[in-house]
Amino acid sequence: MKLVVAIVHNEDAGALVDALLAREYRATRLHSSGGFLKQSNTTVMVGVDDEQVDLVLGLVNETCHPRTQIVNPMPPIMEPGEFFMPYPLEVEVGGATVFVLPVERFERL
Ligand code: 2BA
Repeated sequence: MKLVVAIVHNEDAGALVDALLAREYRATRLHSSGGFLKQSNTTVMVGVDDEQVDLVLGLVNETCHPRTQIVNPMPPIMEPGEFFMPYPLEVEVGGATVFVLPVERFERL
């Protein structure tokens, strides 16, 4: 068994969970936020048999789309008389960041 952990954009999370549930996968949705952008995202956890992993990754791929987001860089520490012009940067986020972890034991008690 494997645990698929997918970090996805909030706007894609509903479609991903709906697609998983429609195929009778069980999923848990966690509110999370990215360390770099410090913006809210969603972590979806799905426990599946090994042979189902590629099907789940296919659903992630179908439902989660890359987006560009604008980041305003932090100004550096300035010496007197120095000048910093903040240029917003474009960063591509997702479709999804996915980890597939081995599950030692799974119980529903
Ligand atoms: P964030 O950490 O907010 O990162 C958002 C996007 O910013 C990243 O998109 C990437 O394009 C860029 N980025 C992140 N760290 C960077 C850095 N040090 N320098 C330059 N650009 C950087 P994604 O790679 O698609 O990641 C989307 C979200 O997935 C991340 O949000 C984070 O929540 C999670 N994530 C990505 N890689 C991870 C990892 N290795 N471990 C744990 N979580 C991860």
